[in-house]
Amino acid sequence: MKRAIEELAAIIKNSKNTVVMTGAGMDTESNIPDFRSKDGWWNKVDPMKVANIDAFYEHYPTFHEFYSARIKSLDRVVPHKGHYVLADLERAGYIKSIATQNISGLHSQAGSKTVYELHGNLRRIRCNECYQEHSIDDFLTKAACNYCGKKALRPDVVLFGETLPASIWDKAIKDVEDSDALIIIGTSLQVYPVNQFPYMTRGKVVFINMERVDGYNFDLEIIGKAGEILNELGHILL
Ligand code: BV8
Repeated sequence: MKRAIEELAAIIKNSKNTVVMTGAGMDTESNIPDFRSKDGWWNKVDPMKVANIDAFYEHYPTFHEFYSARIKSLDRVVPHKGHYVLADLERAGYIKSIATQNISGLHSQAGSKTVYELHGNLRRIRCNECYQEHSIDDFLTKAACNYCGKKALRPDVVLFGETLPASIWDKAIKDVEDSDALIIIGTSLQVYPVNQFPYMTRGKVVFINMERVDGYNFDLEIIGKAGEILNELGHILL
């Protein structure tokens, strides 16, 4: 493992343009469950029943209960060492941006500046009809929109079946396409279109995860916990 992390440090040092892509495995050490591991969310609820746009329209009480629970659980979570190392690596000029599938907001909370929230942010609430921003409390209390009056408040996250925010998607793709190194951390790469990133870079692709995934040809794979690996990487580069 140590040799692999030293190889990762060398790849980053030799890269003029490093982009990081993260998934739910980046947040589990902050006590946010991921989705597809044995104790992940999707083993408790069917994502297609709660995290898609049809659920919003047809099963609002279930949708509301699922997202209210996740919003409330954010009160108890903070970034872990790995989030802070990524922010320090950006400040030191080693990484250009982070493209994250996570909706926790922990990268920005740890101080990362250029963060593309590809699947939105759980802490941001909007009206589904007129996009008017609202408070978390308005969502939790099922208030009506204070602009269009509709009872249609929801977290500003990308549900299955919805397209990703175009401007954020475009910026993230440009960074990935221009990158000399793409560091992928804590994702099963099962969700489209973000799972296409490894094919979009002309640079080296590094995969850091608790378990292997098929269908990709990584230049370097480090199987282990993101927080521990990033902590070790920080000792080498910072
Ligand atoms: C779209 C927000 C068009 C909501 C999410 C059939 C085949 C292929 C694709 C499709 C299909 N049918 C439909 C589709 C498209 C669909 C899709 O991909 N479905 C899949 C599931 C089959 N995609 C969409 O609908 C997307 N929209 O395609 O629009 C379009 C086209 C072109 C351009 C733009 C748009 C919208 C997808 C977004 C859905 N919203 N989240 C919410 O979170 O409630 S996705 C959901 O999965 C999560 O948010 C999460 O971010 C995402 C990906 O999961 P991961 O992050 O990878 O998490 P996972 O648990 O899977 O893996 C974690 C890994 O970490 C594990 O391997 C684990 O071992 C590891 N790990 C755990 N702890 C650690 C660790 N590793 C290291 N250290 C640790 N400590």
